Amino acid sequence: MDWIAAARAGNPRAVARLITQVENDAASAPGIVRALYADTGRAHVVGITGPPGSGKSSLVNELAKRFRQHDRRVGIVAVDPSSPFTGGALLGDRVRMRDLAGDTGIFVRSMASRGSLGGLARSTAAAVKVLDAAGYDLILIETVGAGQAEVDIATAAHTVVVLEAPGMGDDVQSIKAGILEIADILVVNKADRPGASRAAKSLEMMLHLGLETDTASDRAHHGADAAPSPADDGRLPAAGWATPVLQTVATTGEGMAALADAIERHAAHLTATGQRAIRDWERSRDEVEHLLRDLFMDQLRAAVPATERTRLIADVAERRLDPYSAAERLFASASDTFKRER
Ligand SMILES: Nc1nc2c(ncn2[C@@H]2O[C@H](COP(=O)(O)OP(=O)(O)O)[C@@H](O)[C@H]2O)c(=O)[nH]1
Ligand SMILES: [Mg+2]
Repeated sequence: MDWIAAARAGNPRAVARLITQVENDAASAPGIVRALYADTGRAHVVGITGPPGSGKSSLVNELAKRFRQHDRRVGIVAVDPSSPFTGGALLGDRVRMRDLAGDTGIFVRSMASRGSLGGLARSTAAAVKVLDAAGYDLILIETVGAGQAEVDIATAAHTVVVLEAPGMGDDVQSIKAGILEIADILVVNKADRPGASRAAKSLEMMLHLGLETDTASDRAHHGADAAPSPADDGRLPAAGWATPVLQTVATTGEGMAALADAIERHAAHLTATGQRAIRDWERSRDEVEHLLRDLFMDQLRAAVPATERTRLIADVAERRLDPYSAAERLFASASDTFKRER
């Protein structure tokens, strides 16, 4: 069976198989992505993030059902870097997503961390590409938290939905710094619980305060490789988009229509303003740079004997050598090998 062709035709079994391959065997990812890449870029990718227990899985479940009513094909990727051994959270997710089973317009996949977080980010990105090429119009990625340590949802998604729930930690203080900037839509879930309106109000206030100070710093983040104009506004919600603060009850589906609508509006906004192209451009840049870094590190490891690397690291740890000099020596040593090989 030609799994690539079958996946491209939307066969769920082939999709599952290819995702398993990229997840289990990093070496198979380049071939699969190469074969499918021309068919990607059509799906709208939505990242759903927030603290554990805020209701992400429940919300994704309801949201998917809502989009299905509009005949959209929905792919769900649940990323859980936390419990690679017990899989406890994943089991919960599966139980909750059970009512989606049997519908071929929906595909649910849990990605557990095997090895490094970088590996998880790469296999998640590859899974999204497989789903995209297989014709899923909407891809929902559920991740715990957001930021450096986890899958970088801000670069993986077109629309970022940040979830909070009332009574989690110190009100909305539990929102980590930096998370407001990446949110395109803010959701206070568990609106059936006391404190939801207050949480929503605080979030709105934080948004308004943030908007006045963010602009300059956000622009500064774009380095020399920023996308062509109007790239300066790449990650700014201010560019004609007012981040809505919504309230939902994921267990009953309340507020889900408004959330689905906000996602559609944001997608349309990105397209109309050219920001979708910018986000795709920035993701492409990040992806190429990450892969290049990996390639280079692989080459370096192959070029410089492990004993030499270990010795230099020991020298740094024991203060015989500073880290800059160690890195420069390794780099020089690798460059020599590359030159000799060429
Ligand atoms: N009362 C209430 N409970 C909710 C709501 N959404 C989710 N829950 C419950 O909160 C718990 C955690 O939900 P889950 O979707 O697993 O959260 P996740 O860890 O963010 O994926 C479960 O027991 C859900 O049934 C809600 O809107 N209201
Ligand atoms: Mg979950």
